[in-house]
Amino acid sequence: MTGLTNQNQLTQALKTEAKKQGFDLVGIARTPGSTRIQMRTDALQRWLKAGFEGDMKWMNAPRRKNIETLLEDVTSVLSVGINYYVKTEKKMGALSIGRYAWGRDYHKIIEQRLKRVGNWLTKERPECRWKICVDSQPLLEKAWAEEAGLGWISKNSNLINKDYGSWIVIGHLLCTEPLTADKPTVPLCGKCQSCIEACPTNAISEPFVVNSKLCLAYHTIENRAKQLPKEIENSLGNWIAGCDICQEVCPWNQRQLKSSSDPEMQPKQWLVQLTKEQVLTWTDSEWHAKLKGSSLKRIKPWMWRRNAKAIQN
Ligand code: B12
Ligand code: SF4
Ligand code: SF4
Repeated sequence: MTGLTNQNQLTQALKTEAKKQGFDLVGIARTPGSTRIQMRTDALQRWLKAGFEGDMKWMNAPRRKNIETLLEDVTSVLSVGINYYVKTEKKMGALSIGRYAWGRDYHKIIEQRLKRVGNWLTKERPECRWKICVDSQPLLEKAWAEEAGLGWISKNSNLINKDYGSWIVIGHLLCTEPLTADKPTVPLCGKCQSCIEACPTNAISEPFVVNSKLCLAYHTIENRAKQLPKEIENSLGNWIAGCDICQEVCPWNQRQLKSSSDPEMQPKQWLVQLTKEQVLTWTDSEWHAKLKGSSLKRIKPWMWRRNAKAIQN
């Protein structure tokens, strides 16, 4: 314990600790949050009602609508973000893979770093309880990150930060300690619609709303069917794992962005020079070895082959 009796001091020290552990973005929100949290929760309800989750039935978990169900007596939310943009481009002619997955599995990185932050908090406030959420926990992550001032939810539905664009992965540490909140971010998409116009399948059915059933990221990563729908196959272009089109066209990502120097975010070489022939000839055990420590493990070897066969060039 370092004797941080004042909550403002504790909040500042916690943020400093989070930065020290390797997070580029750090912010705090207080529960139950502003009215926008309720608005985003209502939007989730409409999204589910429209069936936009496709086969991701886990998106229906009632707990996603109430942060209290994740940690009893939660009062504060620490939102963190890591910049995953690297100046590297994929090799000419190589298959396209979402940038978020070029480095080591972000779930593991964020969880490990947040655990260290949580342990630091325990030293300062032994009675405080905390819980880590990265992706798999039913938390509306982008809504809480917006609330904590990390960025705004954009029309392609990704969170954008003024300095890093939307090339950020996020995670959360919920805790029972009352911390000092940051201001929510103000949206800055303005009149722009570039992402909506660029999406090859019109998956952005209206500003801020992505219909997963039309999204290439959903089909290449989550769809477990033996064959992809014909209209998806026809629009795949070169995308074998994920899709970055709606982010690549965004003006907030067109500027000179800071290339991440985080060793964990540096691209694995095979991912930026992957060919269709490799995808189709590697054995399952070769695939398992390649995918070790990667978030792309979610795409099984047979799915890589299915996706590659659907790419029409
Ligand atoms: C399910 C999911 C998917 C699904 C569905 C995508 C989606 N947009 O929902 C699929 C498989 C398609 C997917 C794809 C991708 N994903 Co994903 N995904 C998730 C997950 C697990 C849940 C998202 C969610 O809650 N969806 C439900 C719907 C209702 O939420 P939503 O689209 O965000 O809608 C919100 C806004 O639209 C807003 N809203 C609605 N109406 C209105 C109106 C106004 C006026 C405003 C301002 C806002 C607004 O409120 C809604 C509710 O919060 C999160 C992790 C998590 N636990 O949160 C990661 C997450 C969103 N994914 C992430 C990533 C990186 C991706 C991809 C970029 C990967 C890739 N390169 O292929 C793509 C991006 C595709 C896209 N354009 O969204 C990151 C995004 C980081 C960021 N900067 O935002 C997250 C946060 C994971 C993480 N921990 O970092 N994903
Ligand atoms: S990730 Fe690709 S398919 Fe999905 S909404 Fe964005 S541009 Fe459309
Ligand atoms: S392309 Fe335009 S509308 Fe889409 S997210 Fe970027 S700024 Fe917003």
